[in-house]
Amino acid sequence: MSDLITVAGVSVDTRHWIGGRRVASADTFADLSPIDESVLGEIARGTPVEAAAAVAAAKAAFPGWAATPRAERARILHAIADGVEKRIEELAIVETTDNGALLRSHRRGVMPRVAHNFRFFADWLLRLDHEDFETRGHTNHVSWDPAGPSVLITPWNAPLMLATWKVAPALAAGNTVILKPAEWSPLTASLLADIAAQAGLPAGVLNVVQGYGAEIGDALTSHPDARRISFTGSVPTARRIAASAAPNLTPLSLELGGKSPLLVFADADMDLAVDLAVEQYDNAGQVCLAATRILVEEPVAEEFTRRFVEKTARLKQGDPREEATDIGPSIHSRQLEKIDGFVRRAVETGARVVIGGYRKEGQYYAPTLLTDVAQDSEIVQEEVFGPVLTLQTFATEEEAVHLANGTRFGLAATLATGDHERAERVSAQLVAGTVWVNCFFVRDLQAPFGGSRLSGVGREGGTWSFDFYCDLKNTVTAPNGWNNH
Ligand code: TXE
Repeated sequence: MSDLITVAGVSVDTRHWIGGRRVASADTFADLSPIDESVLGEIARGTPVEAAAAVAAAKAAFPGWAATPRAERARILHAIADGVEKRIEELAIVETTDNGALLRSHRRGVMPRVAHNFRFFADWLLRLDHEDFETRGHTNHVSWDPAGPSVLITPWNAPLMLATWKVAPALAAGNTVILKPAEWSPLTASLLADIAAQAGLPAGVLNVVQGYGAEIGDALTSHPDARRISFTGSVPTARRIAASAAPNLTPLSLELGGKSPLLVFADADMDLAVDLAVEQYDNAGQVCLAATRILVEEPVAEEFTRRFVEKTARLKQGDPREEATDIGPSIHSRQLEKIDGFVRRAVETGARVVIGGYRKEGQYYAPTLLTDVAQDSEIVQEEVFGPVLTLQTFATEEEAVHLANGTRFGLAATLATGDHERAERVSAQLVAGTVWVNCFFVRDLQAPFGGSRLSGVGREGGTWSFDFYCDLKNTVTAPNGWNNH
């Protein structure tokens, strides 16, 4: 069997990338396209042996990369960004074929953003500094020391975007990386390895290990040489990773799920509010930040619902490669079954389907809105990760805040209101890592990103990324360099 497969005309290596060379595994797993469930290829199925080899390669490459001057590290990161930009079309079509998200979004939004991830952290690195300060004549100098090999574990909903959002700051900080992409979308990580090598990233600085998390995850996250672990994914897996990292007390950054609210107040611009709500179906609802719980003030609930349904009914669902498509497939048949199960159980326990509520041919689930849902019901409390929204109404601002905060998550919240004072007042009371007021998904890389409660641990973004990927060191020097006792 060939190690190279051709996906939508692009050649992709199916092996791991360890220590600057391609490494096969004895076994493979099939990678399916969610568009038509066809097999795209057989991917190396990593074992703890390859996982350990990747950590060893990252450990061996670490001293050299950590000692590489910042300007040189930044230059290489910009060269990687150049390589991404040259291959935007290829990356976009491979990602769409592999994970089913819209080609037009990959082409115009996501892949340019992947390049930006590298440029942004390269530039931020060059400006990164703490002012020296004095203590009784002594100078304090804080330095950002690279922490070491970093294990980065990423999900399938935005594979290359989320991988590079971790890889770029880790490399900028001077760390070496072991990237473990999700088994449902392994392809663009392999292309990234090619691009990084062509950009001159030294061997072993970036390693990619393919395979099932359940089979190789522990070998990575329990490894004593792993100095950082950054994970985006589900809460149960995060718990496993935390337990596995605990003996070494390896610092963790966990970006997990959400059940974020969209609060629509009666004073909101109703066009905007409806647009914000319909936007939550993006990527077939497979977005951790999605505001999947719509909370509407009673006097406008009827009008909002009518207009929301009209707009949703006009969405075009189908092949994500077509320009006119608004909603593509769900990632995997297992995910589709999960979505269907959530909706069926909700309906059995009294929820009313306002629109959607059924599977379509292939791996598609109709955009769905459910109402008459209790705050403590499963459909309001658990992340579905499909195009399924719930609608609840509220009578007062206090009730809106109470409902908004009434889950175990705290990733994001969106407000639609024409009253700025209300926006400030409500935002101050919300438990959320990000609050958007009359907008959604605007994300500057310098902003702290992460969640509260079960939505995660820690923040990344801008300086916060370097806080995480570096070991900060304070060097205190006596006056004139001599002790003054
Ligand atoms: O996630 P997992 P799954 C949520 C969403 C979705 C649910 C399940 O609700 O329906 O999670 O998705 C790797 N040690 N999100 O099962 O298992 C795995 O190989 C180390 C929200 O796909 O968390 C993959 O690379 N790693 C979310 C990654 O973890 C392990 C994005 C994510 O997979 C491992 C994805 C282990 N023991 C799902 N087991 C978000 N926050 O955006 C698995 N993995």
